Amino acid sequence: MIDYSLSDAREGWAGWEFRRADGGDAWLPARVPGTVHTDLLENGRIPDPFVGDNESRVRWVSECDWEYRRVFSPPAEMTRREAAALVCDGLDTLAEVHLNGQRLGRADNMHRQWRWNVRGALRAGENELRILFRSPLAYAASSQAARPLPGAEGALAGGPHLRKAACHFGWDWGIQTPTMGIWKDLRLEGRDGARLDDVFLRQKHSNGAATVSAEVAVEHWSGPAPAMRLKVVAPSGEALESAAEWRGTAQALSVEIARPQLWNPNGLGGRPLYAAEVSLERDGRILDCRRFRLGLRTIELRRAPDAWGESFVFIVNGAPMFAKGSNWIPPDAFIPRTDDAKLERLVRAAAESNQNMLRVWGGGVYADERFYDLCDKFGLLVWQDFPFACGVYPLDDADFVENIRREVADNARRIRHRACLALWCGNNEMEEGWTHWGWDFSGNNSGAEKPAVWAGLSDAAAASLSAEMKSAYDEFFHRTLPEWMARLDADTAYWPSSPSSGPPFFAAPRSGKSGDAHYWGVWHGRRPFSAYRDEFPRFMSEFGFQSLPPMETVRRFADESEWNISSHVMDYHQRSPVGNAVILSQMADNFLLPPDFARQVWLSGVLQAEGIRFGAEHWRRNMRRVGGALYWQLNDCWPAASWSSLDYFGRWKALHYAAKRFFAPLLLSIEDAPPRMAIHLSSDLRAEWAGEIWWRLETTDGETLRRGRESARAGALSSVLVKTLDFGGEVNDENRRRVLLVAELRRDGRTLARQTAPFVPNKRLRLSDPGLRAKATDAGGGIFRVEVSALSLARFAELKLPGRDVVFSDNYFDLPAGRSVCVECPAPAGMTAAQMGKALEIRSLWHSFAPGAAGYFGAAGKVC
Ligand code: BMA
Repeated sequence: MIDYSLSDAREGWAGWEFRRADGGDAWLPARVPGTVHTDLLENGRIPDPFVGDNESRVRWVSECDWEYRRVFSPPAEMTRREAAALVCDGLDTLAEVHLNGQRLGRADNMHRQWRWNVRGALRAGENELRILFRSPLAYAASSQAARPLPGAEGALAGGPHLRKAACHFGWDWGIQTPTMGIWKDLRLEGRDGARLDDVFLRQKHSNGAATVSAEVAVEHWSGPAPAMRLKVVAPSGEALESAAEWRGTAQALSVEIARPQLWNPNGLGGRPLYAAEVSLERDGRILDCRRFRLGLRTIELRRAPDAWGESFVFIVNGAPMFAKGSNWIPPDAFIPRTDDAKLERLVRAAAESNQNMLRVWGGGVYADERFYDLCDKFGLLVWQDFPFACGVYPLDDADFVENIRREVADNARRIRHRACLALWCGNNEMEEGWTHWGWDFSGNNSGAEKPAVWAGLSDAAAASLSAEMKSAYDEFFHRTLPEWMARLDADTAYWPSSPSSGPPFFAAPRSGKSGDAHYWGVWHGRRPFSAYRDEFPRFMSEFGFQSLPPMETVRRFADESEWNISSHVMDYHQRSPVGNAVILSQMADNFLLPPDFARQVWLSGVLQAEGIRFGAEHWRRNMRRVGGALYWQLNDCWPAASWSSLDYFGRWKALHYAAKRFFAPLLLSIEDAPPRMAIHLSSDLRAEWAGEIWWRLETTDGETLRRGRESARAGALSSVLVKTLDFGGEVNDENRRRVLLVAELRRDGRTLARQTAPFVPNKRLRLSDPGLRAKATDAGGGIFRVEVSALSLARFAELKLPGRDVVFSDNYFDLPAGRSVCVECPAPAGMTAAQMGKALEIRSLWHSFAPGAAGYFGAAGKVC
């Protein structure tokens, strides 16, 4: 066997060139994998679309056709192989491929892998590969004109006609830059006699033992039948093998692992990975080979009748778990640009904030191998949407469905063995669209208003199109796709749409009795954060609130003259139509409005963190009923205002630190209903936990009004109300704005968590300069420790090292009067602890409105 890579962009330009297909322009160097936009950017031909309002200046790029070429000389060995194929892992999207002037084929689906025989076209010596890309915008526009279909808010029309990431056409957090290019690796594969066509690595567990099997399909065209071998190597190095001769039809090899070391989601145990290898051999020669990393575990989505309807809970290795996590979108509008370090930073950050599940959202792409490797490594279960979102797709078109059939097979085969894979989900918000967004204009939905996209159609024509598309949706997501998945991956659960309440479909997707839910009453519905507490979904797969990105990120796209929350550029980098106005109105409801831009930016982060905390704590308190909470959204695809907790550069917003606390394995939370305060303990631990809760009713200056201690005990995977305290006797009109409850979770003299709850909204609190102090010391091992103290209550205290992206072990925390906390961070390069201590900036809620505290936020021209 021989593989010859034709994509080595990571090592430089590697011989690829590109130009506009009308032929007028010179060839320019290109990166592969890559995109036309990023190649133009690197060649200095377009301005950076992420800066200012440049996006509008690069629209032409997606309106043109583009051509890529590479001249290469494959090793002589390649041209001597009996079979040679060009394998493209991803072409975005409408492409024609030529080798030495001979047309190999065309592509029309970015999610598929393409394989073309090059035996007749490949030469010894120099070869020329050319790939032509047609404009996705032109295609979407002409298809949409011929047959208008509803699409997502904030997206250019027509995207659903093309098997391409929906968000490439724009989204309510994303830039409209439909990409083109060779977006994944490509290579020549040379084989003799036989090749592995398909390998399905499966695991079965019974009585504590595991059977790992490889179901193999072989393409065998010459010579004697090859032998197949499965080799599984345990983390300890111990190897197990099984071999058989290929007999011409699908066959399975298996090995027994008597005492498997089990893989667990983050926070629930270790994650040993086995190495598995499946090879085809003849006469001691390897004809083909595939390698996998395999985590052994059982996983099930349990939907069983219970007191509230039907559960929706993931059971891993026999135990139920509360899914804690967020929604993953493509980490860059130009996907191939994401390097290994950035990808790892994002996934690691999800794990560091105690998340155990990511939903790969359907408006993007099936993620790449590196992503699933990281999820396996860090223990993030993957809820995998198929790439369909918020639109009506032409699923009545047999060719379109056949194209999807192949896409689904390619990706199911690629991903299905992954330890992290928890669920396949049909689409994002399309059952919702049919039920609540007016797409259903068929006779069955009397009184419906005709969707704007069908304004040019008569009522009768729109009604018949709507009925046809709805029934195609029903057929595809409720019969076709689940049937395919039952054959491709019977080991992983399938769920038709997020959100859905399950059958009967379209009837009650927001019932709260079964299935998953998206709750957007806070944000789109402009309800207060407390509204989260009225929601009891069986699984919350989306809820979110936006913030502006940190100032360092704002600086990257907005000139200082634009530093105003409603300026042209700030509005431009805000794609939710209600956007910054919702942030400001919630801010005014909850906080004193900061007097300047830098402080508004800062407070928007705190506001977002507070909002999401409300929801997450509430659903964890109700974990028997609610199977998980995934906030919208983990990351960003460009620098902008959005619902993310990590910005485009991977910077931790206040929400990400808050997530680390509200997703901690042991959660201490206070359900405030002044003057009553209910203290809860929610545990994800797999064993009972016992300790104490020390609480104090105190003033912002630290005067104690009442105190107590409770013993607290939480069974495995449970949430308990430890105590409801009534402070009606102590809290009165006189002191209400100056008192708070401080509760601490303690064991063996250590404080494990602290929560504070005021008796009035934050904007009514009487805060004074907290007198924050920080002292940094070298803790050894490349770690610095910072001790932070406050004289009076510091709410949402933030540490920041200007000019550096330091991630602290905790941040934006409450520090009651007279207390101190220690946080740690990796030692910044080239700095002593004393130097860091001097350079640190510390600020808190008081600084966000206090006259004269602007300088704490870099508004005085400092880099903040
Ligand atoms: C959700 C998502 C996205 C969207 C977000 C915010 O429902 O599925 O479509 O970006 O809402 O509006």
